[in-house]
Amino acid sequence: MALTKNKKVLDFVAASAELAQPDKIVWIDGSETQINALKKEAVTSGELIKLNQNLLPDCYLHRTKVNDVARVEDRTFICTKNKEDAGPINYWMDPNQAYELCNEIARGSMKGRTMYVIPYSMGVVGSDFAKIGIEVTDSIYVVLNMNIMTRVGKQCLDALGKEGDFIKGFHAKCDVDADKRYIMHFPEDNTIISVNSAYGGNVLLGKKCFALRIASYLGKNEGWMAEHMLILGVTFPDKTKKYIAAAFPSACGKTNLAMLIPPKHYKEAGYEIETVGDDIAWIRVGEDGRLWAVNPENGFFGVAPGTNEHSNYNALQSTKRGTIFTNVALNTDDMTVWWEGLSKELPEHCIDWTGKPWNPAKFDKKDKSTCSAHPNSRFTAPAENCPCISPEFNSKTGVPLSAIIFGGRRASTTPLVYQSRDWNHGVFIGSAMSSETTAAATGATGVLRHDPMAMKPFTGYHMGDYFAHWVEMGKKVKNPPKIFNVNWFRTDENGNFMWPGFGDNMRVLEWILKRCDENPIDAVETAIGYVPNPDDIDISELDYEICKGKKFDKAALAEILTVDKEKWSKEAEEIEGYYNGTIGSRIPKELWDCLETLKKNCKK
Ligand code: GTP
Ligand code: SPV
Ligand code: MN
Repeated sequence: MALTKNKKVLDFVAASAELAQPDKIVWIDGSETQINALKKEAVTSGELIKLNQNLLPDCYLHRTKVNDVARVEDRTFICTKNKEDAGPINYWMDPNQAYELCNEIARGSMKGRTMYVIPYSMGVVGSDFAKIGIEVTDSIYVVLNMNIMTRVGKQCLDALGKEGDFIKGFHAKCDVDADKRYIMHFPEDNTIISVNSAYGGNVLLGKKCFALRIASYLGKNEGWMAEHMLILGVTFPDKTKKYIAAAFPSACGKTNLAMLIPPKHYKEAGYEIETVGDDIAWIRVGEDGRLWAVNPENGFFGVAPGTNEHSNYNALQSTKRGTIFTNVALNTDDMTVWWEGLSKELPEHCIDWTGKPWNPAKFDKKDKSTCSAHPNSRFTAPAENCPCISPEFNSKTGVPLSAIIFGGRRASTTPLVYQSRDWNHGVFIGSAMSSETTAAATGATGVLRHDPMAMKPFTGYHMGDYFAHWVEMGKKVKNPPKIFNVNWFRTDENGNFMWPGFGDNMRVLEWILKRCDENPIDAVETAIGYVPNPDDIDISELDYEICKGKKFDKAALAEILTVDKEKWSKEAEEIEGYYNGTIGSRIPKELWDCLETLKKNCKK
């Protein structure tokens, strides 16, 4: 039975049903009874595998089709009336053509299936930040994941009332045919259509489709920001707190930084980290002239491989109940899950992510095809499970930001950390970011590409206008956060990471926050911005072997703080090529000026 009298919602559901022709329509009310019944149904049909309920209560495993394991950037479209508004780096399709194409694909696709209507809120229901979406879908997996990742149920329809507007999301898995897979966004119509996929970011429409692509477009028009950022809080020994947001590209360390456990001597001194969000931040200007951020999500869709007790204890703990695992391995000895990097010992009896028995004897770290879990396998875990979840997680106002950090996967050139000279220079640094591609999207991995503000795949409009929006936001904030860039991924000539990373990133956060003090700690001015004096990064009690007995020491630190003008001169040329050749005319003058300064500084 329909759960609302909102005519726009009823019309959208009716039109979706008329198109897809499901046998049945089920409204998701968010009740435990209904969710449990759906889990049971999915286990019976084989869509979910029930895991060991003693060790992993209320946890399930799902395997996708092998052609459907990651976001598909080349099949993700921004459909604006004018092609120029989608900009030079989004795939574009004419809205009429896109609707027609998708309607054709979706027509009758839910025959013999049930269409679920999911009312959900991005953000705390009823808060100023919150926005409501309705996703219709023929996938129980989507219902159950959305129920973890967002706030789902009748209260969202109540918040909408009789007249309220919402983001329309239509998802039909169809035949999961990769050749007919489309993820379409209509920012001018507040509409998303996804067909022929049943994987994560392609189908959990509240996440990347709504909370970044559509929301970034809304943010530009309404004066706020939707960013691919984690949000964390730091408690200092004197019990004061500061908050940081950080944008790293997909699978480049947001979940890990957001849940960081400080080194022992920091903990003993009284430092603590709390997690507000691990993937998305919605940011507004507060009355106090600062930027305030909320995490619009309600769970974590985190990368499984590499997650273990040491690298990310808090993430691992978050997956211990009420979690759906996607494309990890099944340990058949005890019906638990496994993935590469979970433990040093390999399990003897596993079914790999494709559903075949796995042979640990053939496992070769360097050959992804021998892995038991897909490199982009994920866990969908409720945020409330996280041991370090912030008390501000459900705050209606969000948290005030002291710092914004950009970062990418750069084997060379980019130092461990540096600070921009001011807001616009920070925007320039974000706009000029490059990072190596990862398994989070289909295509080759390890390829260096531009990924401005970690938003290349997620900006719902022209990238040049997006840069201009950042510059405009800077004019609106009296007390803007300081902007930094970090790189945890510098490698030596043997390809080994030169910085220990993970919990030890606390050492860099400490410097960053000292730079945000009213009386900031000194720094060295370089061609690219401010870098730390090597003495100001605490490397005490650090036991990290870079390679074959070579320990991390002051010399190693100095090396990863180096700014090589020759390399940066080439980088500046490269950025100029990207600005001129790819993004083009809509880049604001403020950023061109920063590029000129960088070029000049590198020649000095
Ligand atoms: P999305 O969910 O795709 O947006 O990714 P994310 O940015 O949250 O990435 P996540 O934290 O899950 O990290 C992905 C990968 O980066 C994992 O393989 C981690 O082991 C690795 N990683 C994270 N932090 C560090 C670090 O400080 N150093 C090194 N060397 N690797 C890291
Ligand atoms: C990412 O790829 O940045 C993710 C996973 O966070 S997905 O939701 O699939 O986009
Ligand atoms: Mn992400």
